[in-house]
Amino acid sequence: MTTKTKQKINEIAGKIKTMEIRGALDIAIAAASAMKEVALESPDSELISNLNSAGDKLKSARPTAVSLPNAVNYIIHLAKINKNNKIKLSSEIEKFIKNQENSLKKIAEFGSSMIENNDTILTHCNSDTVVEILKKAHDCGKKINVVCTETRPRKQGYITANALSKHGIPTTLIIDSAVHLIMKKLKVDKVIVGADTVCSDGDVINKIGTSQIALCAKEMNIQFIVATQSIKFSTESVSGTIVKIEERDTSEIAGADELPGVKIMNPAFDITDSGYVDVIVTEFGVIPPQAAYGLLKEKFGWKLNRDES
Ligand code: RUB
Repeated sequence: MTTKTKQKINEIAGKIKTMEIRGALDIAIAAASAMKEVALESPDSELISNLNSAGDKLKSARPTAVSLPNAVNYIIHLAKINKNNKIKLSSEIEKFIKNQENSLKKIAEFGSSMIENNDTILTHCNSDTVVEILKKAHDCGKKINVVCTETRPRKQGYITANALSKHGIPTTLIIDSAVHLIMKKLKVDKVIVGADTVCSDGDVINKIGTSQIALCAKEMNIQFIVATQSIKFSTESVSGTIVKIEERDTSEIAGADELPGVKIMNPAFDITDSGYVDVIVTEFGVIPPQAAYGLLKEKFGWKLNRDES
């Protein structure tokens, strides 16, 4: 690998680690684009080894969103079957990226059709997928109100609230601990969240706090919807309990001297049991979480994450 490409991979991995590039879909697309550069500049004899080492670097940047290893492994799979044809390889990688963008549009169609006029919808963190659904519903003329959680400690809820408000959608920002109260007070009709990983038993891994929101929704009989591209389905993880949950630096919560003697924990994601998820909106349609296994088997034959050389 040339020094320039190595630097590029380090730069993208660094941006994923520091969350300059974030959200499971954007991470996957950024990784795929970086892998394309590596593929195009590698001599045939070094193609797979260069992609493997670039892929390892990218995959180690953040551990929880399966879209990252899925994207990296798929590009390596494409390289193995097109190793003597760089033009074909390049166009296949482009096609993969385009498919992710098209999936977003399809999910926006399916998801927005589930939203009714005058719905109040609560969302958590910042999911591009959810934002697209809400914008689409608004663009179709549905009057909606959206409640965004602040999403401590990184406040990704601000990104969501800003995007929706700029799009003309009435938006309210609340602190994370106000969810239960506000669900009752504002009569929330639906919760829609994104996903970092969907396990084959339908458990959903998403931003820390998602599972508490799901508990509240269940208690109040509010529909809990997950919106996600199939790139976030994990062929390796049968259940959420075996997915590695990223622990981020405690400085995101408090300074080193602020709480002497106090242990701080900063898990970035949590597991929502499939029993709390009503439906998962994918580019292939709307499925119950119990159908995750079937969808994986039908669409990918369990191959997405496997070495098929
Ligand atoms: C982002 C997060 C998002 C999912 C889905 O966490 O949990 O809900 O990644 O996002 P972080 P998208 O801010 O730690 O990356 O729909 O954009 O893929």
